Amino acid sequence: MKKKSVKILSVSMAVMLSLLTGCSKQQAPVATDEAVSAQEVTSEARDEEWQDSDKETLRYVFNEDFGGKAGVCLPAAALSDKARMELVLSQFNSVTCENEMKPESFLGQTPTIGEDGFPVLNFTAADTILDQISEYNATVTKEEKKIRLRGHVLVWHSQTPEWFFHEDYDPDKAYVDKETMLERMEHYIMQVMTHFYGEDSKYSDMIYAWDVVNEAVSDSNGKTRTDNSSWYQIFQSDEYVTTAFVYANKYAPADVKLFYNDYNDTATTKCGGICDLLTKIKETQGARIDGMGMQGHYDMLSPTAAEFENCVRKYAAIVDEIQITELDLKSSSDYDGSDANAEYQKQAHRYKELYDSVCKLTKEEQLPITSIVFWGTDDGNSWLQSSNSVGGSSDGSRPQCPLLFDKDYQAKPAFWAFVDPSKLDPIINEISALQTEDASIAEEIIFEKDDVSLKFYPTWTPNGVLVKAAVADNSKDDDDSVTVYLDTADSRKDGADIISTTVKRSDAVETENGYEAIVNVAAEDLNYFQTVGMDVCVNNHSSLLSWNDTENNQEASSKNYGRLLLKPFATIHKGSVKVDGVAEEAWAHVTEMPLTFATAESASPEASATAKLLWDEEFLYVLFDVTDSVLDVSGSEVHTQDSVEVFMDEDHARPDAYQADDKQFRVNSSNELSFNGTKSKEENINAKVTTTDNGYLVEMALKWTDITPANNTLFGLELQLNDCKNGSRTGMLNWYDTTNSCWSTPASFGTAQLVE
Ligand SMILES: [Ca+2]
Ligand SMILES: [Ca+2]
Ligand SMILES: [Ca+2]
Ligand SMILES: [Ca+2]
Repeated sequence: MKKKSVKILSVSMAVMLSLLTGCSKQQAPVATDEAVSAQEVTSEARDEEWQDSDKETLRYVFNEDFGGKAGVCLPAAALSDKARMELVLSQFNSVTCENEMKPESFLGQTPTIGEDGFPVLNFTAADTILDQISEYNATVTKEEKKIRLRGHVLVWHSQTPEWFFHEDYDPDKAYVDKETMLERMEHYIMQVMTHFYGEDSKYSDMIYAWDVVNEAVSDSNGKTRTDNSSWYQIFQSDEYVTTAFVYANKYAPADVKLFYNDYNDTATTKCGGICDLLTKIKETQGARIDGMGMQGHYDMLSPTAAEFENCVRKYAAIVDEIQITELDLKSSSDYDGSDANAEYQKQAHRYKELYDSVCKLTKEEQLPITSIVFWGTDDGNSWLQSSNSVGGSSDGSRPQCPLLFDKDYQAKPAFWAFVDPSKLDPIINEISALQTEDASIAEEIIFEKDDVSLKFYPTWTPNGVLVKAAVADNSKDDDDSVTVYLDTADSRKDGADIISTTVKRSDAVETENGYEAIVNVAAEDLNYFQTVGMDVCVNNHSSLLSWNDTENNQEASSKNYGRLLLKPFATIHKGSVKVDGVAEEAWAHVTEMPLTFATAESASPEASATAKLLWDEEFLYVLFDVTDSVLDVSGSEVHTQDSVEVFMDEDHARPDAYQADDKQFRVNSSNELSFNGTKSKEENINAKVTTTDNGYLVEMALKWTDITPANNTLFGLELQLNDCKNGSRTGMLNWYDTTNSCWSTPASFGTAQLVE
């Protein structure tokens, strides 16, 4: 997609010129008298309404869509960056100072103590930002185009100088007692409120909300945070949190909204803990809390839309307002920076998913989401480029592109996700299919549109793709049908070689609310780990519902098909063998399972392997036949020695981390064993290795530890070959896992079925 620049309002250009040249209001550019007055009148009258030029701005779209503000985080350093300020002044109507209103900014690294014995606050950095925004505000009359601020933050365990908590303001002395700290807190909040809202303040209409307390809930147990918190050290309870809302209520104007703000806001335990805290604050005598700030440092997968919506509902049941206060998205876990546009598109759809939730909650459920604030203007200036601190952040190992504008301030697809989603490339769904004809084992894909919904279950064989489709469609029409389209080369182009099969409703099985069709698309020579382009299309009385290509152009082009990855599935027959390293007759009729998948890091192993499996009530039997011309077990780590591995997830729970029944067994070419998993140990394996002319043969029996195997039992299985030489692993082949994560994640194992 071509980069598109965002139109900048001409009014902000004028302001920028005045800001950058340091013109005061008195010196604001004035041309000839008559010309200016005419212009001013026209411009003010026009400014009462949104202009066409406003329509591609976040503040216009948010105001139209859900009546909320469009916010951005801004550091003082940005004030001298003309292009960056143009973005801020033209797109947003809420600003959060990145650091300039935090306690360490007002209090300073070293204390200045006044005659009353309390610290004297320094507001210079914040005032610089407020002055420039005031100057911009004076040039616009429409309220929604003026920029107001979220005050961030009054009470926080972080970015608060340590001396503030100690006797004589000396960090080397003891903590003060609770009563003293309450006095310091009250005096601090009083001074902040007096500066921004006092009779002499020129900023009294600027800051519309405050984060009174930030991040006081523990991630691990939902209780009050104890770690790294001098607030907690002194109070030993959440009393400092509730009291902060008492003081904020006492000194802030009644129309200034008071927020609690936190991250990991959709994690189950923490969300529950935050709800408890919000309730407690509400019940505190003299306290006022208006809103919950969900920071929204999310990633490409988490939270799901449903998780996000549920948490908003929980918070909204307690407080009157919800704001997303620090939104950004970490990049995909496999993003290496090589295909930025693909990542941008994915990210745009992810932002759209969250924004659709915001619009749904505000419109359909009237939940009071009043602002979405992005944590930064652009990717180049995002904290995720460098920070790995508390609050959810980058792990430092992959490129980050978390925001709506790139480092050159150009609008990314993520911007259009909010402003005009029709500009996004369609999303390409990616799913996998197992090699079986049994749809009951297949992944279930669900999609819905209007009054039709479809569930389908794709599987494959070398001779084609099978899709069982369950269509919910209450009206029986002559042209009701399901079509599956394939581009087996996954060429993604107009005029591709497309094959398709249609099953009419009259040839399908009627169900309670629709019909069920088995669509068999014949193809040739399909193979493991091949990706094919596929779309599934339901025709309901001439209205088409498509799984992937929403333009319904499937007949002519495979460009917007989904992707189907063909993966293996194992059927294991019953039979017993003697573990002696010799392949007896019982193995002769067992089908070989090839280990074919090589991850990028081990793209060209010099060894190969096939495996055969059998089972009985006591054991899973595995026979590996390995071809490997250089046998090497000199590596210092067990996985850097020539070896084979078997992974079992007996209860097929597919967890992200190993549970009691999950096991990894490794046997090296010298018959030495190694283990991973609580029940992966010597007593549960019997193995025998024999060397062959071109490699080695491993025969093993693995004891079932947690299930009673029976006909049709499904369990998680993975097989791996490690090829090594000169003491290091030079190649690796897997049966199913394409992510090299089966050593830590049973969810990445394949699936096997036992049959009599
Ligand atoms: Ca119909
Ligand atoms: Ca044997
Ligand atoms: Ca398991
Ligand atoms: Ca080797």
